[in-house]
Amino acid sequence: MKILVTGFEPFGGEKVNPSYEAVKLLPDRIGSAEIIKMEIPTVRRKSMEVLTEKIEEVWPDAVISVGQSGGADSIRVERVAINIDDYRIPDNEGNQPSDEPIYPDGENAYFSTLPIKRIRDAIQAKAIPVTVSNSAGSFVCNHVFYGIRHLCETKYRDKGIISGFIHVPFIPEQTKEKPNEPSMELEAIVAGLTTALEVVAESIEHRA
Ligand code: PCA
Repeated sequence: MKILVTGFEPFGGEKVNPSYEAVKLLPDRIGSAEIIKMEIPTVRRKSMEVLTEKIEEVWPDAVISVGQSGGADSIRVERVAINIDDYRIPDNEGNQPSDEPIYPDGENAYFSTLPIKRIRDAIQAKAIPVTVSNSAGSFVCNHVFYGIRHLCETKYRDKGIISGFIHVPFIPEQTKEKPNEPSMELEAIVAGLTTALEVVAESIEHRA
């Protein structure tokens, strides 16, 4: 079994992105799953090009993308991706689309196919703050979440790949000069994501 986990490169003037900082520290194996980690650019379209290439090389059983959610005070297990690119700030290559569909032929929205409530409950059981979120925004994280779900529903339909998205808070080094912003220790984010992967690996095992 293979699970592909992605994190993003820093954006918006930040020096690090807690998503990739955490993804890098994940174990290489969880249960019977091999964990494959990659960093993807915080860039419209290019993020999906890089990810698509990797998926077609690895053919994972699940793809979990992780991104930074500045201002969040908990790990956010995302429920839904929407077919809109509407960027509050430019991405890392200066793209700033407004109200544009990601794929004009795609559905308006796709739900995560990860067991989101079981992931939440398992993370909560470890006393790590976590919520199910009903919006992944309309920036590059939603773009990738939507993009991978669209592929799973169309081109990869017969592959049975499950996919979804998890947002993580800032880590303390990012909030030193933002006194009112919440943060979470990197170790807690890594523990939360590891727990999420355990739940996903288990659910794939039980499906097989
Ligand atoms: N967070 C951004 C994009 C990259 C990231 O880590 C977002 O929430 O859209």
